[in-house]
Amino acid sequence: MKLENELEEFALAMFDRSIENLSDKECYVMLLNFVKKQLAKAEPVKGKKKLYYISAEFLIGKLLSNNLINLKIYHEVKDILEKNGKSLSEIEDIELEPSLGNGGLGRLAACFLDSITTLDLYADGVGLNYHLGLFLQKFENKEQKEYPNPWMSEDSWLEKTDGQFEVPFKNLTLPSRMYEIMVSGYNGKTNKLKLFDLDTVDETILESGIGFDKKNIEKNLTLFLYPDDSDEDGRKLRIYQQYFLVSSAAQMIMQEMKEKNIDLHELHKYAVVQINDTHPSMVIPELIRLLMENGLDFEEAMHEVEQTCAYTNHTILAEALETWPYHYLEEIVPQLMPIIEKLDQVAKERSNNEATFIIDKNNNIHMASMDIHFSKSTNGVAAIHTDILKNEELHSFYELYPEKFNNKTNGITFRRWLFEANPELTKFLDERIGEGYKKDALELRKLLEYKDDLKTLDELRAIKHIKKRQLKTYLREKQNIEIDDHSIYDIQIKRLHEYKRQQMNALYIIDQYLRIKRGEYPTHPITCIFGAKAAPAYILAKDIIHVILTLAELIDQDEVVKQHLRVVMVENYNVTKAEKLIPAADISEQISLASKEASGTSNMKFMLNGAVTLGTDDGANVEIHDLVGDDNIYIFGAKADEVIDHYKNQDYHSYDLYRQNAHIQELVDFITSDKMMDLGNPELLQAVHDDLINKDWFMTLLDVEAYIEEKHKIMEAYEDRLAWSKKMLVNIAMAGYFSSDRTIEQYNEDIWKLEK
Ligand code: AZC
Repeated sequence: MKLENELEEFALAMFDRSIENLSDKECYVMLLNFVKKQLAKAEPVKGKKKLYYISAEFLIGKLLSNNLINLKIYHEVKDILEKNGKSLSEIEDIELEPSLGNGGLGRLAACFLDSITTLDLYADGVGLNYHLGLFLQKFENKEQKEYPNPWMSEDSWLEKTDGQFEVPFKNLTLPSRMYEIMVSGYNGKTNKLKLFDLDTVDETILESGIGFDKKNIEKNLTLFLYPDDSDEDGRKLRIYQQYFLVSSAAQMIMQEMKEKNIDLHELHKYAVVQINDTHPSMVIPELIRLLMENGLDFEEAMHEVEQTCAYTNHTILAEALETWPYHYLEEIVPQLMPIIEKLDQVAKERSNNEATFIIDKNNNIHMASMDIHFSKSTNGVAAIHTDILKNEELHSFYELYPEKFNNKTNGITFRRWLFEANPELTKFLDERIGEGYKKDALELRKLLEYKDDLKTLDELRAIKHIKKRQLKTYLREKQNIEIDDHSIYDIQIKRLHEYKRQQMNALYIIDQYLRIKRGEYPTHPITCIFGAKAAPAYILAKDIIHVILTLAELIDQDEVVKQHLRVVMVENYNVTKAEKLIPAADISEQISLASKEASGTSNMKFMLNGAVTLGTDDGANVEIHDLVGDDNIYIFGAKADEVIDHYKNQDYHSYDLYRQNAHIQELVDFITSDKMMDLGNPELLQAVHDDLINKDWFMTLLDVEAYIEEKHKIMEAYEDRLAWSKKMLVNIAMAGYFSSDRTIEQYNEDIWKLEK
């Protein structure tokens, strides 16, 4: 039957009306159910060996368009809707974005599921079903306020299943319930994302904002992703969540192995467990525990688990190299303690270097240490990051297990970040280089042949302008913000963190503001756009948001300055918003302190959409630089080794820079100038000011001058429209390397070894 007739029949069956007479909401529900049915009919990926990708986060984004693309009916459905007076993008507005992730790590997991399925690899994503997700961000009085972010609705992709497991804690046993979301691949096949939940979770225990009784585990367990861990109860709740996740996952693995009659002594031939950062690390002792319950002795179980598990490190910052006090685990999951003790002994037999101990002399348990000792692979997520792990952060482990260490430079799925987010650019590419790049992303290089073709370059600029206009309309409709589509869109979107240095971007804005006040106007107006959530307990990060919002208002009130410079902070930045922002960007801000950003993935999305990177020599920027060459990227600032030396020698003192450099002093002091203090909250502004001069842990003042200088260069380069469009073209053409299909091929070849 023709798709159009099928959809009409579906509409009739569901609502007793034809498509043209459905409301947008009904149309969404109709499409949701139609697509779900197609996915249920699609062939599931199968194989002898299965991957379990366990992650605290899966930042999957809305799924309707993504699934339509993977089912290869996107354009047809869009046309059918249009014929009936409907717009797919308005219908998609109705879908709530699942709030199951926070940042790059969660979005990477989502890109990976797409690529894994597309490449025919048999896998489950395994995570938790957070009812209220990561918090919803609102700006009130130029400050971030947090609210619950309910995203589950009656009509959603999430399906409740009968699957249940009993998760044992010291004082209570909690039944975990499995939910599923179908994952589609570009080959029309499917895998599943399995999300565990607790039936007794109760949203009514919420107090004001996102506060709740942290001790009431039966009611709060899966309420939020990353509940506030600034107190002991919050930290314990995280342990409850983590164990609930991994015990459910491990029991499910055992069950599947038994169903297939697999001898558990050969587990590693049939299962591979990828541990995404340290949140799921307890899966190691848990699997050992379950294998021992099933007749293996400790040695056998340990050996088997070491062959089955693999660990990905996503950051060298302490926040992800989790350590838990021994007594916390003892209080919550005592059944793991004898196993962790034994693993600690084995680790100490393997090396007497304290840096590799699982249990340290203060009785803290180092989750990453357990991962590295007892899994077969440890990977970093970009070349420079893996080098830093090997040579610095995890050097003692590298000496012990050189063969375990490997790099897997991150990637992004082009299905979402190009085909879906930028159909205009996709069409442009199809017309020039054919569609081969949709299977083999490296074919994007063919575009280089058009480097000097004026018509191509004109069209590329025209597409960018279309995307800039679309973003302008979107911001007007959603946030009541007016921006100038003829200005330069300079965009920094990522979690708010001092190491990512949004505060340095704020200092640039201050510099521009002061120049404009002096009558030095930029040739093109500039729109600085931010999107970022700050962790609720991360006070300084919230203060930085306040600085940015105060600057935005100050400029907004200045009739002269606002002609040349605008500052916009997008509220509640999420995947949906990223899909609008990235295709519209001229400049991609990737300005982390070198050595600190493990990879970054928005840098890849921006590049693919023709933005030019302004960045430090950090994470995947280094690889982008190698690919596009000096002429097509703007790199500034201290290099990683220099930064690492400063930390080692403890010789970075921001106060000296502040005192000795009048320009820096002027910029920093502006934060607490009368103009700012009158508009904003003096206490918060003061806090950012004082931190910059007294601490500045991520060396903002070290790089700020180089940053401002390089930013002038990139702005100047923008003025040569022809040369700029060539830079855009080269960036797009060289982005193929960053397809997550490539990344997944490498994971499979080196670590998972699943047959296709
Ligand atoms: C991020 C890293 O900060 C980023 O550099 C990397 O690209 C990404 O992982 C994917 O590897 N880390 C996180 O998002 N971490 C947390 C805890 O959110």
